[in-house]
Amino acid sequence: MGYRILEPADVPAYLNERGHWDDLGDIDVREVSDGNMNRVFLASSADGSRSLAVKQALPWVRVAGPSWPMNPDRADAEARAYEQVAKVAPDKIPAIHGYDPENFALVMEDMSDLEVLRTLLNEGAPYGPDTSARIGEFVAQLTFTTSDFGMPSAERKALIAASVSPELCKITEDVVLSEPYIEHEHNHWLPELTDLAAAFRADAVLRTEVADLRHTFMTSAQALLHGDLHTGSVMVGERDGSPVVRVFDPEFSFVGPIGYDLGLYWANALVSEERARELGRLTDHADQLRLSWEAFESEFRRLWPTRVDGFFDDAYLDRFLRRVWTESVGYAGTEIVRRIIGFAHLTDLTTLPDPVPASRRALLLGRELIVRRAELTDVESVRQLVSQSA
Ligand code: SR1
Ligand code: MG
Repeated sequence: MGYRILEPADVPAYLNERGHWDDLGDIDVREVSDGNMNRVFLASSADGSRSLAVKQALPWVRVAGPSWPMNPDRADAEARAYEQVAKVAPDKIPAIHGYDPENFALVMEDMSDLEVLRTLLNEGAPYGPDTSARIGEFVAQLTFTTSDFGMPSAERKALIAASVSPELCKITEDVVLSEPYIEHEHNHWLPELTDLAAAFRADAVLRTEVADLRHTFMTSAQALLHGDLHTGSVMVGERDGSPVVRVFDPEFSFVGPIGYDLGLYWANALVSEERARELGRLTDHADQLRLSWEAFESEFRRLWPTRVDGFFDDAYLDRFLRRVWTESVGYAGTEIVRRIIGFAHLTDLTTLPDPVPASRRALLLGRELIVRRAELTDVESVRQLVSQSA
């Protein structure tokens, strides 16, 4: 039949054809699309005992429309990433019930009993006590097992080849790692930030440091990444009295620098802190860097003795982790900057009564994280920088 774009009314028959839903008399479908790229539908039975989510990639960037075409085969990358994560961290992703490569559609667990982490933080909720630790573990489990430490060389080369994702990597190379520092039609910002946007475009030091991070993103095939690990890609809540953390939306997955995943998570925690400060709420979201880094490091070190290549010794592990730390700090800076003067902004800031002061603080913090990342050698130094930005 070929690729067809699903509308809510098509979803019952679609799920039925694919063998996911028998009773067409008992299904209600609603669209809950929220991210920048794709459409998502939730199907449920009247008594709520049965429900599924369907995510379909469109042949364009959803929020931009057909004027920004994008191959829907990006959903293949997402399905592959879920398959890989399911082997090593199945408790940290939604259950995947099926992937339809013809329609670029994933059928997966309905997680509407959970909340998007960004939504909760925007409402003023604190991070759950385990959230950042689970994220740090997630990154360690995915990246160790798909690095040259966790996977034999030939298998790794096959993974790298299978995970090549030129179009989505190009989005990141452009919208995160270059456009905010040049004149580009995608960029927009609050009028009160025009001076800073211009200063960033004229800042030769900043540009060279971003170029370095961009080149690392393009060339450093350390491990399979989630690729877009912001707080909108994390759902949290409670099931059977226990905290639940689920990472979703790995469509930007590819084999790249581990710091990109950690950096995105950190940036979103820091922006969220700026929001909270603006609203006079006491938070220490910067502490999420520590919690996620400590969990990442401890899980990576726990897995180290299982490495498949003994030439990599313990001293090398220390050096490798230092590199990951420094790059994470830098990528955190790039994520902050692009979310304020680039294409895709954050509701953390845009929904503030006056987004200007927090946006200015965050932009300046982002620049410092990028250009001073080599001096910011530990959690405490980053935390001091964050408190100075107040
Ligand atoms: C054109 S897409 C802009 C952003 O949306 C996605 O969620 C990624 O973060 C991407 O950079
Ligand atoms: Mg997404």
